[in-house]
Amino acid sequence: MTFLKSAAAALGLILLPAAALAQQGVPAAEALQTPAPIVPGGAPAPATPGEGAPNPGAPAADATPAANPAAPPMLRPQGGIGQPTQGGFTLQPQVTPNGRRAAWMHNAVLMPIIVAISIFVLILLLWVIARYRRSANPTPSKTSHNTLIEVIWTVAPVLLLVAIAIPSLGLLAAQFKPAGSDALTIKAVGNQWYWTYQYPDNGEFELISNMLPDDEAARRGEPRLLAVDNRIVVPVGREIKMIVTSNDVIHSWAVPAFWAKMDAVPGRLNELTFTVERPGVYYGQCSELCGARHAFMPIAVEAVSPAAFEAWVRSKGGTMPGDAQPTEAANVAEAADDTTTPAEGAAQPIANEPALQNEVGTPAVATNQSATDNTGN
Ligand SMILES: [Cu+2]
Repeated sequence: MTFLKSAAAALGLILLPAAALAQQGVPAAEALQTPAPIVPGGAPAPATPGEGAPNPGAPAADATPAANPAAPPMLRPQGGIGQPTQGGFTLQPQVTPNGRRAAWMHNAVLMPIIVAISIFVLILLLWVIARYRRSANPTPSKTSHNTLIEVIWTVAPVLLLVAIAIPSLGLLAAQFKPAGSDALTIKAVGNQWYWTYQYPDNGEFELISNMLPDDEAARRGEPRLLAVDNRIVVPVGREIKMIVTSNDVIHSWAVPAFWAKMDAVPGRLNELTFTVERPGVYYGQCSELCGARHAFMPIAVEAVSPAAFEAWVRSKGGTMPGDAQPTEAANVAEAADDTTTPAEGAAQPIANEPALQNEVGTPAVATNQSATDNTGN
């Protein structure tokens, strides 16, 4: 009887705080949900107006309207690629080498082993239940040791784990392999609650990526809660070195179709490397709980041909690596400008330099454009 009393008391001690927590949980959840309607439909977070929402994917005629050429048309997302599907399960189709390797690991190694072990254990259980139930086996065996079986059930799992570890460690190493020296560097910065991107290899231009409101996303034929006003654009087939960091709290930059996920930690530069193999639009989300609007800071990446990438960079007022010399010349001109005035005249032809660069790049434009037409749209 005393045992029952103490058991009841212990149960009460366990349940009371839990109940109190549960009650506290209700207002807390409401408090978290309240901020959402304040900014209906996920209107842009504080951002510089230039790159922000008022520019719905149209040619970027914002920052310096006179100089920048029109942006190439935005790719249209393709159902089932780079985004979740209704009622779908398993991994999204992978479009990076690491992603394909990981999908193979999941589909050809892990899932078959998991399914086989589950079925094996289930059959053993059913067999024991049927064969050794009291009516079928009234006098049970008193055996407590069997060396052969014990060796088998120790060695077999060890071998299985080694067999899994070999491809697993290779995949792990591949995921953390640093980018090559010719990789394109992009910097992703998490903010509460939007992303900013910088292109240090292309003239340091920056863009701000906010989620589109539901109606605008629907109008553009893009998935709800995933579409953004300014996608980042990457060239297909080129290694991307994504530097991920944050301005405030920990976020995480993640795109499932790239097998890419990296924490964005304030004061720290994390690095992620991937190579997109086919043109398209790929969506992701912040994947580290970062506050009230954590669910409303999606990521949209548009992978295009190198030629289209260059056109996009130019439309943003950026530069291509081939432009490095004009930039240096401009610096020299600026330096000279401090002392002598004629340098201003010298700076003039620099504005025409990109046209020359375009001519050099023309064959690439032709070939890559056709590749885009075949696969992209
Ligand atoms: Cu976040």
